[in-house]
Amino acid sequence: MTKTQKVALITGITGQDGSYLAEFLLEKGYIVHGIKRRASSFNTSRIDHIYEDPHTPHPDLILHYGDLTDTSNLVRIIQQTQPDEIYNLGAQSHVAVSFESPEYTADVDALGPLRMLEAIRILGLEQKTRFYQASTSELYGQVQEIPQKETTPFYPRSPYAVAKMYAYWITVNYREAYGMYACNGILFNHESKRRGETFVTRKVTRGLANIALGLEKCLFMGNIDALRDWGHAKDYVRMQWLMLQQDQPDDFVIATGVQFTVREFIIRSAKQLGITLRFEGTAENEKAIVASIEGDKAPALTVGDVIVQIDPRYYRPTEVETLLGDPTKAKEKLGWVPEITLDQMIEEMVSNDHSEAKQVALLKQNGYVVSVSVE
Ligand code: NDP
Ligand code: GDR
Repeated sequence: MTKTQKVALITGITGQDGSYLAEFLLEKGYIVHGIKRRASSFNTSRIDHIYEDPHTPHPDLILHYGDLTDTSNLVRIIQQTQPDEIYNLGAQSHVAVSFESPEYTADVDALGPLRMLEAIRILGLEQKTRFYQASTSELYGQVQEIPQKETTPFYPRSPYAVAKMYAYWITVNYREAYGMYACNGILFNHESKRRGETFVTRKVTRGLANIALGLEKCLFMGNIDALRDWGHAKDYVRMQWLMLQQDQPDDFVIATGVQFTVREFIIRSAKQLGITLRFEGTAENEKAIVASIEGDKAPALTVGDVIVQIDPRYYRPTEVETLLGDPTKAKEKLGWVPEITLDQMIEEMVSNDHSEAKQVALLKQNGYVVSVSVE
């Protein structure tokens, strides 16, 4: 390590944001430590391209086994690494799953950040270590104001959002009580080709690519009227870093300021595959039918095929119907504006998923047994 190298610790480094943030910080010359969970098989596919063999003399990326539910483990890692900056991105991040596992979600998403903040305090690092908490637009839940900004009241609508609300306030409290440099980034939905396969955008781009090549028949969706403000994860991790470089800690909304329905996301994704869709029916029996096909990206389809249907299984007990962020504060105070548009992002995601689907289709054609996981 050279004297000028800053040290960062990322929880959730194996996730979408963690992987982009690690790349970003390495490019800036940081030494990056990451916490990964033990799993029964390798779970580092998103960071394998930046992984450094721990036997190399001075690796810039170092992974530690750990878990946000394990206080002693967190204290030890923070003590060993003495980070200048901690990015707490680790979470049970799936809203629908939080209804299935509410207690675990609270343990990781609410108490996890508390454990991190306490570890910083116990180790006497309050003046050295800056802390970023991955807060979320889900805090706004049942929306009280449109668009949502830093002053909009919270009304969480899921165990995930309620846990994240505790995390938000404990971060504010430790800042005020102990003078810590601790910030909340209230990030609206952000996606990429590295997005988990069960979040709606990736489910759509991957599902449509599979259908186009005959690997799946139909995509089953929940509430496609939901409105979201979708940005690109790469733009959003840049902002996470910026938030920790200011003179004073503060909380910021990060969003594009534009919203679309899930239905529109499906239409635009299909278009990237040369498919024009026609939606028919209402609410629970709505269907998307192939109206026309251009180009050669969808050889398994014919006009008239039903490729999207509604399955109420994907409805949530309480839904967040509309989210639209107002990123004015981030723009004015940090000079941040998103650079990647929705259509550019969809193009990246569809193209990635189409290439992956092509590889699977080729393996199948050559007699290999390959299964496509669907949820
Ligand atoms: P992902 O689901 O892609 O990644 C979550 C990460 O947390 C993974 O590395 C996961 O590990 C890790 N993790 C899960 N449980 C634990 C645990 N018990 N202990 C330690 N690590 C754990 O999420 P994103 O990258 O999309 O999001 C990053 C953060 O930002 C999350 O906190 C999320 O709630 C929040 N957020 C995300 C938004 C988005 O639109 N993406 C918007 C607003 C907030 P593993 O790989 O082993 O599963
Ligand atoms: P969200 O993301 O709940 O906003 O949380 P998700 O992509 O899961 O859902 C967005 C909207 O799409 C609707 N939807 C479906 N969602 C999924 N996953 N699967 C479906 O089949 C489906 N059909 C319709 C949902 O009901 C919802 O309205 C994400 C996560 O990254 C959180 O961690 C983060 O905090 C918020 O974004 C901001």
